[in-house]
Amino acid sequence: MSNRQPAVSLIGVPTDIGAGARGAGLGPEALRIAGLAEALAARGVDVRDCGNLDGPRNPWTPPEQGYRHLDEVVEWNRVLMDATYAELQDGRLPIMLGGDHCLGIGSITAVARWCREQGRDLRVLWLDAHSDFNTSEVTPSGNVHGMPVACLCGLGPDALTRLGGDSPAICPQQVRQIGIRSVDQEEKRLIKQHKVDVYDMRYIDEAGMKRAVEAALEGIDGNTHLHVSFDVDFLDPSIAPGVGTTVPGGVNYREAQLVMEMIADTGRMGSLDIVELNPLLDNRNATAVLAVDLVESLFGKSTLMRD
Ligand code: B3U
Ligand code: MN
Ligand code: MN
Repeated sequence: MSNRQPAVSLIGVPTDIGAGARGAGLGPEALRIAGLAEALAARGVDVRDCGNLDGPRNPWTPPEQGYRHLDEVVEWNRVLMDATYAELQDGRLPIMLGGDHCLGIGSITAVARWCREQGRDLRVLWLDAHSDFNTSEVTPSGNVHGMPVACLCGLGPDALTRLGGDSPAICPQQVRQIGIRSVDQEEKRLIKQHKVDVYDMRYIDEAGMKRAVEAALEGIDGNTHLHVSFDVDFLDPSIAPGVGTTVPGGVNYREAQLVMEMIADTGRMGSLDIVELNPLLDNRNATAVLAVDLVESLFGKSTLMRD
């Protein structure tokens, strides 16, 4: 087995502050119980479990001016940003155990800052059923887990778009989205306007997952830091029922394994989010077990004898 595995740090973020259903706050524990740390350790990975971060409780109030729980969302993301940055500074690969996808704002803001300081190019691979590119003006729900990509690209409230300083964390050209099959009407317009590179399910049906991943990873090189933001609803609900916003017609088991294996082959993954796992909606933790299986592939467990 290769001993070139990076050291990883698990950062639990037990909140559903940006979600439309309660329960994603239990995700970190479900992933631990499914054996995430043990599976990585068995692959020769040095694993540090940083435990769970602390933040405000979910007040479960309706949206105000287009956002639900904005103050609490900002606070959780600030805490996560600091924790993620600290692990990167320590030379480790942070794995954020969500928690809902609004937390991608904090983790990726930290990663972007670190890349800037290190002179590294950042590529963000967004594996999701949703584009998460809503703004307060167009959101159908006010749930911030539908907005993180827009916020990271500078579209959103100052408290989130400037979490890491004066300028937005990333630009849309750094993002590649795979698995997309649920985009709101106005969100679609924003995605086109900002030229986000989307490999939706139609693309995958027509061209195949291999071509989609090749296209999404095109141009990365030895100086690229690849951040993988894995929303579990990327997967088809038949294999991953434990998510709050299931969308039919998702990625199947083999396609998901292929994505992870192709990412592993690049050797460039420097940080990872696992988000939107909702154990309250799961079937005996099967979705968490599947997520762990896929993370093992991200760290080089191949179906072929390639070790
Ligand atoms: N686009 C919808 C639904 C949604 C986005 N992300 C998730 N759900 N998980 C919204 O509310 O913004
Ligand atoms: Mn998402
Ligand atoms: Mn999603």
